[in-house]
Amino acid sequence: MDQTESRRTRITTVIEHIMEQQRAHPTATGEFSVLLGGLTLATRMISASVRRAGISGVLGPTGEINVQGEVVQKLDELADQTIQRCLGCRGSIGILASEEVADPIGLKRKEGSGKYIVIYDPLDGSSNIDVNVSVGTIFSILQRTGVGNDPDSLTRDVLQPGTKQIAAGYVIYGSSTVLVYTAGAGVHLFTLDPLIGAYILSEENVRMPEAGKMYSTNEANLASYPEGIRKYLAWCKTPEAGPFTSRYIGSLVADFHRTLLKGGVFIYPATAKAPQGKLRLMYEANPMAFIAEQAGGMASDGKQRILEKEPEGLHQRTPLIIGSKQEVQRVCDMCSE
Ligand code: AFP
Repeated sequence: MDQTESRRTRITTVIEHIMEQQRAHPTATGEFSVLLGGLTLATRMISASVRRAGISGVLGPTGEINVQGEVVQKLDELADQTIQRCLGCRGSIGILASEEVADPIGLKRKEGSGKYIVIYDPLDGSSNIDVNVSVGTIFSILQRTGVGNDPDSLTRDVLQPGTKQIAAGYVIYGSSTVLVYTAGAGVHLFTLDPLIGAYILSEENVRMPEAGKMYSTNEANLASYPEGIRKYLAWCKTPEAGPFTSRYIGSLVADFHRTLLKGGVFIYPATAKAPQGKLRLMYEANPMAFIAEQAGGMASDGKQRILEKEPEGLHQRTPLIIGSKQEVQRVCDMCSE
């Protein structure tokens, strides 16, 4: 078998892939692969729960309202606990920060360990679970800059701009379960084989199309969108723009995944209901922006590159315009006119 053929027929698991990438870094200790191993275990468990939700009594709300003021679904809680159980015992992680928890959780570690921070949305799009629409887990990984375990030190460590992420990814629980990650050297896509319980490489170095005639936004909010966004959406419908099509699921992971593979633009701007935007900077916009840029796309809040925004709070919201470079740039240009 020649090299090209062996590469084509070779089966690579996500852990092998991460380890291969790590070997390229002479200072790598292997701790990072162990951390990602915890995340892949957690998402395999969440995938199993999502697949069986209708028969295991975990559909519907818990009756609680989370720190965002949103209804907590039983699967939100289950996914959060699963991630905490799978990551809480990995010595390399010093801080966990979740959409479902008000403050970062400091994990007691031996001196010199616990250098990583994992910020995550355990089950994004969870209001869609009951109607069997794709949902997902999103994660962002940073490095600790301090050592203190008091609330102020933990918060200070977590509030780093997206440019400091060392890895980010998401898992989409769709018609199949797919993991997409970047560690700063391209974007790689894996499909979960449910029979053997392993994520297998499906596509290496995924590229987002430079342009794409698809826009994705909740147009019911159009009347309160900023003028530049309204102008762009009106332009999309002109003959000059060419035939655009519109797709909106209302589950960021699903809307982003389609945009990554097919191109186009996803827009969630400031609205009357959400004057700062609805999506969360630290565990929705930043990880997706890192992936978009690594795949050749772009992400902005209309004025600034998402990855350069200085965060002020763990649950801070932001407007988000993300997707193919050409379209994101066009929206930003119209916003600044
Ligand atoms: P839920 O997790 O409450 O379903 O919210 C999902 C979400 O944060 C994001 O995944 C979607 O892109 C966005 O909200 C949809 O918001 P609208 O329902 O306002 O369009």
